[in-house]
Amino acid sequence: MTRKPRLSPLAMALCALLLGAAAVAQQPAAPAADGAKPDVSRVERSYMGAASPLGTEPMHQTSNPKAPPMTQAEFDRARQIYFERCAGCHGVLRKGATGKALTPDLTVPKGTDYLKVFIGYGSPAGMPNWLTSGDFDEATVDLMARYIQHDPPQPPEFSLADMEKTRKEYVPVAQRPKKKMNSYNIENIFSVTLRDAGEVALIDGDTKKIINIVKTGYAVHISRTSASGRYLYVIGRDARLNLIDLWMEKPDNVAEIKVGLEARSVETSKFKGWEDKIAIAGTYWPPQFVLMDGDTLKPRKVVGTRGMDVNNEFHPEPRVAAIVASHQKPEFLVNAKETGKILMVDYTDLENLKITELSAARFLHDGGFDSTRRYFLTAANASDKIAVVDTKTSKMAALVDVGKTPHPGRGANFRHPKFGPVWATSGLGDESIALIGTDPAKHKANAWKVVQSLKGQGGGSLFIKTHPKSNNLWVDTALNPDPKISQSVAVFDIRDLSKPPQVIDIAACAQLKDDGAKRVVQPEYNQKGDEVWFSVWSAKDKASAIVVVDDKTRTCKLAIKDPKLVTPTGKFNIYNTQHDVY
Ligand code: DHE
Repeated sequence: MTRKPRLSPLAMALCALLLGAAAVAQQPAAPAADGAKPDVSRVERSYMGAASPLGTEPMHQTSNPKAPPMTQAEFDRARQIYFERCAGCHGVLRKGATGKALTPDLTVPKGTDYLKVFIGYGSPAGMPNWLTSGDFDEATVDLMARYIQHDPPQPPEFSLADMEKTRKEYVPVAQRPKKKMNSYNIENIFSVTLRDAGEVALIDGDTKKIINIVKTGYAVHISRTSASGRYLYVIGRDARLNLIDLWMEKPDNVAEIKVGLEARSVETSKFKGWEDKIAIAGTYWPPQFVLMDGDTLKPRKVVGTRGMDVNNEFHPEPRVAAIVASHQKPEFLVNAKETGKILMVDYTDLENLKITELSAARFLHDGGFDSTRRYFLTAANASDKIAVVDTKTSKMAALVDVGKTPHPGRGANFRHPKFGPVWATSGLGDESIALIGTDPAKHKANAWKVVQSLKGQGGGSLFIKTHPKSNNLWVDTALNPDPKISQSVAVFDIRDLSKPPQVIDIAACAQLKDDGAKRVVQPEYNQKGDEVWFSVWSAKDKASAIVVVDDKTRTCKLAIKDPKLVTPTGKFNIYNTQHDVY
């Protein structure tokens, strides 16, 4: 690819115009009706714009006669680039998400030259400068400018029958163990995502030895434990869902299904009497979720999320983000990202399904429970808010303003010395850590308010964690552009939050010899709450590790290193995940 930027005179004129507009755009723009902010930072953009596996799917295609011509080969190449580089922000159907809508009604009137400037030079509102950054050459910029004037090709739907065709029961229920057949302390096993290997490592939390490396979907996103603690559900970005039986002599896959074309979330029923009975997986594409039998993954009911957003506008592809299982009712809470709606799905009668729809804010992402497991707190990241659902009354309890682009993971619960029980979130967009009061019964004045804002190391934080037995609050900054910050974590003493945090260089503890990125990501406690584990995450061809820190002394205890630990990211302790301890 040529790297030298060169544009036509018309394009240069447009560029000057745009740069003029940039000065205006630097000023705060008016917020959207629901408070969604108009721009995102570079860190957030690269995080949200990750490649989608949809690029290689066959797609229904129509060409727009008003758009500039393209050959079939050009169209196919542009489509692949779009899904690798653009779909994460602009959406599969280009209706807009973190990035702007790019449908032909908007792009054709702008014309190729205008679009080339935009693609080539970016915008202060967050669009990357694909030409001047050297990522695209001029021909690619031209290709993409023409492509986005054509109708967006639509990936295929994925029905219940399509899912059923992919389902495998490696070990039928009747042939599975009737009791635990191994001597592992199952509750202290960690399921560790090996992102780019398409595997999870099951690591014995007591001995720190790898028990098994289990084949799963591509770029695994999360693992979730069943209510009994026996089963582990693992979902890949490619929407492949694996069911692992921890009772086997050597825990391994017992069933598998593909629930769509792209996914991030899975959960399992936890309400009393419904333990391990129902599983649910949400997909980014198609925009839907599916309810399955918990032990065989047989799909029983698919529900689409397409519909009206919180501003009463239609959205054709609301991706399913976090899903949690209610402890108060036989319900799942399903975040529909782009509509900003939280769906409370009653799983007691799948034939006559009851869904309570709550209006929160856009774009819903991740979240977790408060310490009583009654309230679900979840990030509406484009609105800089935390939405709070009362799972007992099935009503929104609050929308709380926090820092820029909150990203809690499941959050962190502890007792604040002054304000009582709080739940904490860090974020991608700035260094603030919001502590939100969560006890409307005994600390009414503090409930659903940011009672204190702490200052962490910087933006680019993905996850925050503590444990009921710990006095520490750990905050990663895995996506901060400064390697010193992305390779270390901040730890606060929750007994005295006026003290600045201690910064610990976790990557150094791993003593990795190569020059990998060594991003330190996602603190996760062991069952006892006396150790906290971190991933030291480098690229696929570089060494990575898991660092185990002694929580009391805040000193590195051990680095788990093995050539099989390729790109470790999320780690899920069986007990803590099973009981929503965080
Ligand atoms: Fe995640 C949780 C989506 C990028 C690691 N991530 C989640 C959840 C969603 C989500 C919806 C909540 C699931 C739930 O609770 O049911 N993540 C997305 C994206 O859309 C995004 C921004 C871009 C993408 O294309 O995937 C994205 N996520 C990442 C990463 O780059 C991370 C760091 C590494 C990776 O695997 O790609 C990453 N996400 C994680 C982890 C969790 C997670 C470890 C679970 C945290 C927990 O403690 O529960």
